[in-house]
Amino acid sequence: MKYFLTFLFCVVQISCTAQEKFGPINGVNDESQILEIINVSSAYINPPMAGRNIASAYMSIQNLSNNKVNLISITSPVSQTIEIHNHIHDGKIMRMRKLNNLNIMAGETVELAQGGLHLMLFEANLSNHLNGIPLLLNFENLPSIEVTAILKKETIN
Ligand SMILES: [Cu+2]
Repeated sequence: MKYFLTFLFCVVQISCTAQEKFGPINGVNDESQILEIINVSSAYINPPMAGRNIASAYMSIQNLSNNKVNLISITSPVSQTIEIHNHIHDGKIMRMRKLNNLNIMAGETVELAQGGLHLMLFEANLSNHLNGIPLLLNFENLPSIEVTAILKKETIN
């Protein structure tokens, strides 16, 4: 029993320390500070195939902080509905699965790349943003980050 209590005490101590560490990241409230915590690079968009209106977006998201960050949504003037997707192997078939959010652990870099994690932009209309598509990445308890994604290929339609 005594050992159990000691153990419990340690667990409580650790979680309190984690809470304290979480303090500064909650205090981040402007975009210059958020850019020191999260580094988004190599953002690009594949335009829809001919006759379709679903585009996909890829990028690298690096969490430079000591805390987990949580990407909860993406918004953009080019699409009303943007989803985070992953590819999963279902037997020999590759299927896409919608994720409700994307956790990026402390110090981790998550690559959104073809064949893996990606963003899907439904009913995408890129025509007014051919020089760069603005994407707003919205994180839980953090300011949003605006990213400009380049068009990887010429738009077909
Ligand atoms: Cu998808």
